[in-house]
Amino acid sequence: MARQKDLKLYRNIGIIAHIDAGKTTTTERILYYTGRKHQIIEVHDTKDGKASTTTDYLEQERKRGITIQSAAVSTEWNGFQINLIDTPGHVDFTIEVNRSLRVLDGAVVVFDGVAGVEPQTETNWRLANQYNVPRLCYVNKMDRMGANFAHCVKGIRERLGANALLCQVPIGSQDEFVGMVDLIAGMAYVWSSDDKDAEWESIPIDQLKGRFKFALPTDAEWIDRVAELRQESLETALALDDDAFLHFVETGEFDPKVLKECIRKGTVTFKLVPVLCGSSFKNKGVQQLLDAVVDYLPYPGENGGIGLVDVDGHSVGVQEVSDDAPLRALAFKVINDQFGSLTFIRIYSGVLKKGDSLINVTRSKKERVGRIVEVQANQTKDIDEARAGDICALVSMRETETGDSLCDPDSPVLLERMRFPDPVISVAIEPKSRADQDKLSAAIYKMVKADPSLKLNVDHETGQTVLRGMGELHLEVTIDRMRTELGVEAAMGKPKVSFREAFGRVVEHTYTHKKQTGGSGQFAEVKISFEPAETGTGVEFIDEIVGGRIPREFIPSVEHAIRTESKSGQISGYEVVDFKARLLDGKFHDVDSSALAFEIAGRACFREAHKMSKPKLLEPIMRIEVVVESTYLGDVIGDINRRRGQVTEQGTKGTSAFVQGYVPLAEMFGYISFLRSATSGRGTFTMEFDRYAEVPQGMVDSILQKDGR
Ligand SMILES: Nc1nc2c(ncn2[C@@H]2O[C@H](COP(=O)(O)OP(=O)(O)OP(=O)(O)O)[C@@H](O)[C@H]2O)c(=O)[nH]1
Ligand SMILES: [Mg+2]
Repeated sequence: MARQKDLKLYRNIGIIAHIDAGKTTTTERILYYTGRKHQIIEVHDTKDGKASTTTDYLEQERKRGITIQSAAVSTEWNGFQINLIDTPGHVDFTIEVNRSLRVLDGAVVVFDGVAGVEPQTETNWRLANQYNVPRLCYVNKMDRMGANFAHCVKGIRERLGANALLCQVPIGSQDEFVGMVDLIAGMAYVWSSDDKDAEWESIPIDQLKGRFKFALPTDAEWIDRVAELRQESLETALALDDDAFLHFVETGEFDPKVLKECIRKGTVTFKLVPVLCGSSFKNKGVQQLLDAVVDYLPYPGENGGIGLVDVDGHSVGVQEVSDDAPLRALAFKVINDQFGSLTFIRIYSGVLKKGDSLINVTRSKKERVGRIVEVQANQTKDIDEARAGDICALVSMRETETGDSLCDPDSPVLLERMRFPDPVISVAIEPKSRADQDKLSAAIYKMVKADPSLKLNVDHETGQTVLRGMGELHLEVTIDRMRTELGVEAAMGKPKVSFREAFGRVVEHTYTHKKQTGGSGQFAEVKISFEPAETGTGVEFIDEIVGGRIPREFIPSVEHAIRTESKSGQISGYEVVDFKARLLDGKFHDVDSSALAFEIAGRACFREAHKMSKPKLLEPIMRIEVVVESTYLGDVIGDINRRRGQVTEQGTKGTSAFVQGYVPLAEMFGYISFLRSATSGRGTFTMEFDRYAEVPQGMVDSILQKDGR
């Protein structure tokens, strides 16, 4: 079967934002206006479990009114195929944004018109930068009390550092918000009601004068400045085409088609970020947003192909997005239920057919494609083939996990990997009943496999199963989903901080393992230098053995010993990170030396050296933002200081005040109760992992004790 639709008619986009900005509400509208859905469901009307928005279909999402997992939907707009992923805004589920951005070609960044740039907007913006995803900004909630377009645009420019190109400005705000002026088309669009089927009236911008009366002078100012702002936007955009720009400056004329091409070029090459506005809830601006997605965001491959890497992650080339190339796809999400698994893939090149055999290059394992499905939120439809640029899912893959590369067996290559966030909170997990006990480990294993921001450990001392995740909500939701999706009930202990340990200084240490029991003995000696290394570098093992001082075959045992032993440090059994181990010298015995003897020597050498190095305890430091009424600001700041925190910025956001700063996670448990009582329930906060930092020496014991160690 030949390609049904030209690649240029595809848009694979993500909707990303801080929590509650209106991503799911906007997605619902998109599905309605593109004819994919006949009814709009509001996010806040789904708690009773009777109805659900298309993308927030999980029980946990409906109950809480927030998105937890990214959901993919497809629709069509003016002949374009729009594949869209609605992502969660809550920081605990950031992996969902991470993996979506990794496979998408463009993104719509949604802003709450009152709050402007919020902490998760910044985080998601950075992720989009990392994954080279061109984006446009949609300032939503213009109908809300306190909505302030200027404040939002300022944040986009200053806090996100974007070259914001105003494509629209609002007509009115709050309850006077009636539409927007399209500076590119030179038209104003005005709605007469909030009804979802209300039509807009198009008014040329030279007829706007005196047409509106606004209570707020700032709203009137936008309309007064329309001509000047339009000139500015046109100049900025046309500057991407020398001829068109000169012509415009000299004559004031331009070709609207060229103008759109310029904006598209600027967006795709990260020189510009188009800014639009609207109110999804009041059904204004969504069709215009869809037009902008089609006009300005790239088709698959327009901004380059996918990076290819070797096993060490070094770049070895780029694969263009094309059907006429060997199959290359990336698995970016795995969903499990009692009946099996669904592996979401993005195809970068080639054509995938039902029944094909593939190679999972990451794991060097073969996979057979039994069924290919198109996914519409929680519905699937079988298809026979999928092509370059497509996002689809494979049923019941045996070996493939998130982040794996799937290729044509004749042309295996690794695709650039994704990065996963660090889990910083841990809880002990116990089965609720005997029946659950047998099923628990399999269930946890499935959850961990589906979510790379979860990690599973077994505590050596207590034998407890410990699950690590991004935050309390993440862990709670995981346990709850295990119940609803896999039918296994578990109880969760008190959340604890996931500390780490490090070497305090360079230690060069020699350890001799010697054992003589009856017949053959054991002998191995190693001399290793342990050196603290930069944050994030992990464990590096360097073999500096020369002249056969340790036979080659034993060296991997020393490396293995150090890597495994480093999982449990000498302060309190936390993982030891960021150090170099240089194997300098050693001794062996012809008869008594063995791989086991060298492993034992390596482990003991690590333990003693770590202890001798005055080891450091590292704790996660969280970036927090608290938004409260200004009267409470003093109390909130005082409290942050008491929690060993540091305030870095404070200011106002609409009618509220905000404080930003850094606080150790160990001091943040139960913060929400403090905030509620201190602000009569009106304060909100967000917190996100920033870095690991050393716990001051004098406080190590008290902090561990407080965390229940
Ligand atoms: N006034 C107003 N409210 C809106 C608008 N868009 C969304 N909301 C409301 O804001 C709340 C959150 O909307 P969602 O669409 O769930 O936000 P989200 O960005 O998907 O949130 P998460 O997925 O949890 O990050 C809901 O109560 C919406 O009805 C808008 O344009 N105006
Ligand atoms: Mg949502």
